[in-house]
Amino acid sequence: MEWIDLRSDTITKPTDEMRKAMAEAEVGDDVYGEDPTVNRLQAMAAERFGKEAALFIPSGTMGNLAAILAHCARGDEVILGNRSHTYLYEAGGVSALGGVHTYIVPNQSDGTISLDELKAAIRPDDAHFPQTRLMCLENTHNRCGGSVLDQTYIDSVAELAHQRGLKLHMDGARIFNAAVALNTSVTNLVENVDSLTFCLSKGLCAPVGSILVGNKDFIAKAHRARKQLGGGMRQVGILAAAGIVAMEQMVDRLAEDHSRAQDLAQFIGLIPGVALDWETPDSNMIFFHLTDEATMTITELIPKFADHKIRISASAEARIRLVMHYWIDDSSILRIKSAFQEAFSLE
Ligand code: TLP
Repeated sequence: MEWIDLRSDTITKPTDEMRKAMAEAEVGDDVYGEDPTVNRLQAMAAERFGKEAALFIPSGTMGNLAAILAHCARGDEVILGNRSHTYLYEAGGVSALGGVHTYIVPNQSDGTISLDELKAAIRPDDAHFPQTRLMCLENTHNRCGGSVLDQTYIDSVAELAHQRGLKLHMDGARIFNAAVALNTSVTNLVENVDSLTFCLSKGLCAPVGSILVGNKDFIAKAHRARKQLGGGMRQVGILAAAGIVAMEQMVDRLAEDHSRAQDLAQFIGLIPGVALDWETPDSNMIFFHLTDEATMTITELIPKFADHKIRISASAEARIRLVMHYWIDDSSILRIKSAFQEAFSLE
């Protein structure tokens, strides 16, 4: 019996088509701009997002960092949500490596930040203050239940940012999940965003890689930032080849992950002692915690799942996140449900 890994969609392995494309990839030195497969992937991404240019980056973390370094100088300020990945899980890179100051505003449980909070966070022109340069949004929003931000909201933030002379960056690590959930194109969804990072790994299953998109001037700056960060890669068409398969073959099927998440959430929500943090998942993530009614702790629950060869993990706040992805099929869902039944002694 194979392990079922629900800890993240980052654990996804490449598909057979990806491995074949990787083996056959034409390559060159990408630091010289001479890798034809990278160039093809970047052109595809720019076109798909309706932006002037794109840059292949080793990771989502480096993509967000390179973007913020391209938009901000040392001492400038970026406005981030308090549950954003960049604030919580990127090792403080923007401050440590970029000297960029962060202004933290509350995320609402649907992943948005209120326009009033954003307005209030913009610094007046006064020598006492850092200069606000950038606002960031995350879509889908990981620590807000995988919630989806729609175009109307994104456009309203973009309008505010632009009126005040700021740029808007989106951490779109899972932007294709958002577009599929909204049944729209990424071009429309991020039309008014100045820059965006998205991941080819995670739900799209490529083994490595993210892409930054934006206008030519921004991508030229991000290209230098990527070099400074040591992210210039050589015959990396081997990885870009998997990225091309990811964009061509793996996007539409994300809807399956979303419907499995909804089905499983519905089942879990009925278990006494279990409380869903978001009742109906917008995308591929389910978050839950245990209530006083439960006869065990989260720490005791994890090995019960391991007995069924199911990997789950808990966050510091004793919450479990279950993430659906390509390697979870309908038979995995049956196994997961029966593990819940046994752990909670359900009939
Ligand atoms: N998220 C990982 C962990 O780091 C938490 C996960 O398991 O979900 N933006 C968002 C919204 C992300 O969720 C992640 C990874 C990243 C950026 C960073 O991407 P990588 O891992 O490629 O640096």
